[in-house]
Amino acid sequence: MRERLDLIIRGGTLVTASDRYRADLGVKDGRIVEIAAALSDADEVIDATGLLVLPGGIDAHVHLAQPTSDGTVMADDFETGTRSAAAGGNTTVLPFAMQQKGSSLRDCVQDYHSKAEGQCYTDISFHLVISDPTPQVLGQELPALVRDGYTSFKVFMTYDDLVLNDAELLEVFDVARRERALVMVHAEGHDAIKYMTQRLEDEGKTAPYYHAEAHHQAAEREATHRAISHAQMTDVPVMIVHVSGRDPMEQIQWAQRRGMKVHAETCPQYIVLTRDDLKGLNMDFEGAKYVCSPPPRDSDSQAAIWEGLRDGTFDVFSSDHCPFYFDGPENTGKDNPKARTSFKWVPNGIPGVETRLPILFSEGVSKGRISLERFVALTSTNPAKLYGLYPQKGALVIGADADITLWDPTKTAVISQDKLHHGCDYTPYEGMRITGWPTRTILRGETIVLNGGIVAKMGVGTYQTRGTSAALDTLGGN
Ligand code: DUC
Ligand code: ZN
Ligand code: ZN
Repeated sequence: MRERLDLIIRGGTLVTASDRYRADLGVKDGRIVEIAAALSDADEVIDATGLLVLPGGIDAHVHLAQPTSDGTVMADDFETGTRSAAAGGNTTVLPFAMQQKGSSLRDCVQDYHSKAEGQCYTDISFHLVISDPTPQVLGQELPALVRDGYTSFKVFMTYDDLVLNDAELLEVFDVARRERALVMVHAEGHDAIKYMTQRLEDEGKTAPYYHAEAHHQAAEREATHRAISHAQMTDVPVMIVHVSGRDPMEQIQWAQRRGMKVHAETCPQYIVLTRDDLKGLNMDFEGAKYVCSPPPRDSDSQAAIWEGLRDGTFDVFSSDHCPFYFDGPENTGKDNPKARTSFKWVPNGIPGVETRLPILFSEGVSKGRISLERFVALTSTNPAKLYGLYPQKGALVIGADADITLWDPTKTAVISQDKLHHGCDYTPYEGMRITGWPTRTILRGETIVLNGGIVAKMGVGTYQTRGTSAALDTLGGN
């Protein structure tokens, strides 16, 4: 006879990346141990009648407690960021450990571990950011870190303090191939953005809206193609992150049609915001609330992104949660005196870790644009596979962590700042009507959020060491 279960989730509809079916799910010691038509004998039974039983959301792209070059303080640390993530139906988030130029990558990773230790409500795992690819970093620190389970890293093609030139990018890509890591690329052409910024400023065009003109879609298209070419030359898979519109997406499709291993991520801001949001009320500073990079585009790009979400061009849907206050303490928000002189000083990034799943569900599943199975693939299963967490995470299978989100597909809500759990002082999605909302978030068998209320203690979330990305599982790169 089997041991008594700790938990049964009874009567719900289980949804995976490929199927949906009615079943009970049994949990023991934090893991899924049984899936059957009818289960009994457990310490706790949760009635999931009428609810969807989903693998917990995995947000593969968030920024928490990241220092900035101008001293702007990020609005979320590990406590508030993971609290917000959990309330939005997520059980794992992947923040960045960002190398500062001149510092050791290993020290930087230790620093982020100290900031996160004991503070998290969800499980976490770090991507690295390589901003200073010295021989020491590329030859020793990075290979050692990949072997220790930091199996993905991001590089930037823009920003003065982060940009890598083509030779540096190629070197980093080479290390990714040798060490079997997944390289993530912020693809926007630096020189073109700088040129456009200067030209706009010379014309007196300094309002937040002009951020969207300076970060032109052509600069993203060009850089996306360049990143793909580098990946081809170094024979390594890549992940193009935060793809904003039709132009860069077409470059990705071009590569995918040729059989190259080019993976892609998109985000909520590219399906529900447009560059017009950066105008604010009347080209005023309210527009700063929507400043992120790449910026939202137009309705044609939104339509293209939906096609890509449907047809598999995109593997992953992440928030790119990068929260800066609007009215920050001591002028540390987007609305600071320097930012009022030019859009180029407005911190780039918007919050969204709590609203990612509801927005994609409501706009995608409830409106019939994507299937439930595709929703699960984009928000949980694919990120788990591509970032080396599968099948421990992202799957409703025997042996997996019991990371589960119960979802009410009929529950309606209006997104509003006063109901969110993040540390930021605004949401760019204020007033959005949503159909479909998470009612319970379960991390390794323990309920951490119930009907919008946090019921777990801080520190339940732990650090997850990752394996090799599924993008590198098969022989060959590009
Ligand atoms: N890139 C990100 O990934 N997030 C916010 C800003 C940026 O440039
Ligand atoms: Zn980026
Ligand atoms: Zn980001």
